[in-house]
Amino acid sequence: MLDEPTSARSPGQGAGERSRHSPRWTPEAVLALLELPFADLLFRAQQVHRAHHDANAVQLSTLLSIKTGGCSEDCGYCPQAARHATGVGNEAMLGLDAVLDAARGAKEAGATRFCMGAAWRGPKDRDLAPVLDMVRGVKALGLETCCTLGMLKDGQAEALAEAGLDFYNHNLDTSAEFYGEIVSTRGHGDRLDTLGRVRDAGINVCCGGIVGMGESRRARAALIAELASLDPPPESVPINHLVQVEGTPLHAKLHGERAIDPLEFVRTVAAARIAMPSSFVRLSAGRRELGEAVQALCFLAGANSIFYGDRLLVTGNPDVDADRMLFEKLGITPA
Ligand code: SAM
Ligand code: DTB
Ligand code: SF4
Repeated sequence: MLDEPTSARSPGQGAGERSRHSPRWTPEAVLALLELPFADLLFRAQQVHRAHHDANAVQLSTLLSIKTGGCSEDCGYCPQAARHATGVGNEAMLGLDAVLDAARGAKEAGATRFCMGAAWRGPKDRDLAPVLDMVRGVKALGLETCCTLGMLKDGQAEALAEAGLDFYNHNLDTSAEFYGEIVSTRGHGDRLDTLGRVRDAGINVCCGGIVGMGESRRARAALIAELASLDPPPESVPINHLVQVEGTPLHAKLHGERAIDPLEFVRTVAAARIAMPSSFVRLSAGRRELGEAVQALCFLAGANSIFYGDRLLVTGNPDVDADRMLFEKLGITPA
């Protein structure tokens, strides 16, 4: 018998007054999912998926790096940190026209959401003004808007909301316990602080993590339990497979070798689906390395969103034609 999620009740709350999101997942409960026989896990994930979503529809988001490289942080996975010798330069912010051209192209190719990423610890107020124009412009094209700009300060989330931002991406990335082994320039609590600001400003939350960084299965369970226990859970949950880039500390540590079995990656997607039934679970970075068969298993496990377009931020992604062919083979409808 599986450990069921416990109900979250604040002190003083009666049985009939649960918080909006009542089941709170523990790491143990998610670990029990990850330990199920593969077929049982995928069957449960399919049941949850079909009860909450169109089983054959996948949402398409396109990424654009609006400010590449030169980042002050030391995230061990990231090719854009100034201190990592990855060959990624410190580039200037893109202009509005270049961003809008890219957004138009993404829309023509079939994307419904456009996500603008910046290699910042967080935006300075003078950096935010041009981003607000980008959000307004992309929104006017009829696309959903998303930004990922790092940690936000007082007033910044509200300014983004006012400009029409639909989603803010800010990943917990890994479990609280493992976090310090990957990043030292900020803490897990800083991520939660920004997520709270985004939520309070009324912006949808896009928050997930990276697997394949040498973390344990328990750490993956703890990450999913923490994501599922955000109240409410994130509307979008990107599950990234680490892209190992030469020059990053994680590439040096893992020697470019895959640190997670592909079927364990599928299990992680299935556990995210079960723990966050209403969320869009995005099969994110690393799809090129996973190949078609593993991606198909991820869709079966409940992934219903992808990053679509030839590039992620600075690394590659399957090209649009390859994704169209894969969708055709699987009978998937882009949404
Ligand atoms: N600088 C901001 C921040 O860190 O929140 C926004 C951009 S940052 C590149 C956005 C996310 O990209 C990270 O939180 C991480 O999940 C993901 N990411 C970065 N490098 C990656 C890699 N090599 N493999 C997989 N995901 C990666
Ligand atoms: C997310 O969870 N993954 C995306 C997006 N949010 C910003 C970024 C993936 C980056 C992969 C490595 C790169 O191209 O920089
Ligand atoms: Fe900077 Fe974000 Fe990369 Fe960390 S993940 S080094 S904060 S761009």
